[in-house]
Amino acid sequence: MSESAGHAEGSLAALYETVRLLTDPGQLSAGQAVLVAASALLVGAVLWSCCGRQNKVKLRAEFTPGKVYFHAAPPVKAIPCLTPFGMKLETYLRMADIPYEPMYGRSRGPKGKIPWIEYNGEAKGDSGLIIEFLNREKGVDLNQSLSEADKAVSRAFTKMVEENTYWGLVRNRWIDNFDQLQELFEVPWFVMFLLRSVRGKVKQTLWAHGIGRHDKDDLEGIIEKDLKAISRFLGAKPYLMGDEPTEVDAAVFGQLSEICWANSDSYLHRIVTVDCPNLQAYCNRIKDRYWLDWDQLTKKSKKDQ
Ligand SMILES: N[C@@H](CCC(=O)N[C@@H](CS)C(=O)NCC(=O)O)C(=O)O
Ligand SMILES: *[C@@H]1O[C@H](CO)[C@@H](O)[C@H](O)[C@H]1NC(C)=O
Repeated sequence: MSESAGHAEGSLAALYETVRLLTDPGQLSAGQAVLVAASALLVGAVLWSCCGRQNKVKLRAEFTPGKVYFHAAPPVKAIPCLTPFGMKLETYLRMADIPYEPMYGRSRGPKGKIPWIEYNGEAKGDSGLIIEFLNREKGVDLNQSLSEADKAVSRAFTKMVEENTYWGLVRNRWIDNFDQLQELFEVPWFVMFLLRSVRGKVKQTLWAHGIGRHDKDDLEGIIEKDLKAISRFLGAKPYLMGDEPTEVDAAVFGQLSEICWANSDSYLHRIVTVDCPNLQAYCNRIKDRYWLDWDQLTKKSKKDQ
């Protein structure tokens, strides 16, 4: 057992003992007991999340050489992966025909984020760097057909959606539609207390990024311009750069798929369905081509297990 796991277990045992003493019916009223149990649960959950975060990246003891082990959040009802960068990386793996094994869990990668992969006994983080690595390793180039100018445009769109539009999604999900997270994440009610502290951190991050300093209307205007730019550039083409998908489609689909299927009650969703229906059609096209197992994955979400 690792040191922090032992630590956590010790704290949990102490916690249990405290709760047991405090909830002795001779000492406490039923109402007080419930209150004590609820706060103990909260403390436990916070401890659990802190200890979890300190874990160093744990690698598999055994692996198949050349195999991609994909780490991200497990599928939920709404979408196979609740992080846009996970949807991006998984879509890329499917476009490039690279087999992978999903490893669903809470563990974060070497950069403290998800998604990440294990490959030949090494952990690699950041969807963009992972794609570059796998391109080299597997001899893949989804941009083959593109001119240098097209590649430059692809790069610009990739960075726009990931460094700007993404934050509109984050704000919408974590700040403006926070109460819907329980259903989206499919978690019990008390986890919402924990998520409330994550929400505080998300607020700080948005502020540090700068985008959190806009009021709601200004920010929504900025994100709307991003989505309309994608829509106008896509026009009537099946994929962003033409008739066939390229790397930028994985990145753009990664973000838009969340808006289409996992942020459905939002101005973002209204834009991609009502104002820019070619974006919804584009997402359906990529889903139909690369995600034939979509329903199977989302049906297996933990709510139904
Ligand atoms: N540049 C990274 C971004 C990944 C990212 O931002 N992941 C988020 C989830 S959507 C995350 O893990 N955030 C956790 C944190 O920031 O603590 C990539 O392309 O993989
Ligand atoms: C393909 O284009 C993307 C931009 O969408 C860029 O980030 C990536 O480095 C390019 N890959 C190759 C192999 O040219």
